[in-house]
Amino acid sequence: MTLSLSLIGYASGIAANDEGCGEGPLYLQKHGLEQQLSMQHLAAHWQAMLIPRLGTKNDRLQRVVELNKQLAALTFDLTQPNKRFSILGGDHSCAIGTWSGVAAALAQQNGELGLIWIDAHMDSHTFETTHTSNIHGMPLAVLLGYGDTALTHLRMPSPKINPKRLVLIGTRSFEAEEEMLLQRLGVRIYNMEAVAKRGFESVLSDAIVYVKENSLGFGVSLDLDSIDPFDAPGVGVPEDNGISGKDLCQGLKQLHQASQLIGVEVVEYNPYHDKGCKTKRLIQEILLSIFGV
Ligand SMILES: [Mn+2]
Repeated sequence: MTLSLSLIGYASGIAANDEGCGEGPLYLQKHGLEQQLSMQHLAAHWQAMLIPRLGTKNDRLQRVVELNKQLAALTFDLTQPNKRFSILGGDHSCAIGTWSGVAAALAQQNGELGLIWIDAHMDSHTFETTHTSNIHGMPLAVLLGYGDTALTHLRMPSPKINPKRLVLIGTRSFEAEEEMLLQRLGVRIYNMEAVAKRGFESVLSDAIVYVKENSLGFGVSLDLDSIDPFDAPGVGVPEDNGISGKDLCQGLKQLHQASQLIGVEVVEYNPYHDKGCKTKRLIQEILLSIFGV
């Protein structure tokens, strides 16, 4: 039986400095992502489009919490053996909701979540260490149990990710406080230097083995800024010398056979910065590489 992939838009950029990525999923929906995937024999449907309520900078945290509660309820229900989802962002704060929902569902079965975080940045700040106060620079710290309790206690109070079931790939721009937190917790990191040396496919292969061990299922959080800006210009915080789009898609095909894969998120798509729909087309390629036939 062919299962339809659930697409969920996180149409919010309020946790980023440049809020343009809030338009990302709306743009993908409007320009026929669902139909284009179907034409490539990947059945997909938009299940939800989450939009933050209007507000001010001052109630930003509350609005991010509200939106992520909705997202976590959706991913909680989608964490089932016969279901697959892709969250499309929007800024990376959605990772808080996506993986809190999944972790809570797995915890009900006494299982843990494994997570592969592909990103140019570490996203491991707290309100104490941040240089910008943008929440999209904090989701990984939150999932590890560090940060404002309104975020860390989403769905359940405990940390959502065990640092021993987490791998970062492609990091090349971060602050010392973030690196210190992740190193102290013993998180495995394949920085961009390691990816360039060994190749993305080989690094991802190791990461899959690592996160699958002792976990009930795993997910992938893909920030498009992990990719070289030449191939994916449509992001809010581009960083030079990233993974090539071709290498990324080639490597991601390994996930196709991964039975324990619960879902993925593809985030930080900013259509205002895209060039000739390059990034939009790459998002399609990414989804086809992971979920296609
Ligand atoms: Mn990120």
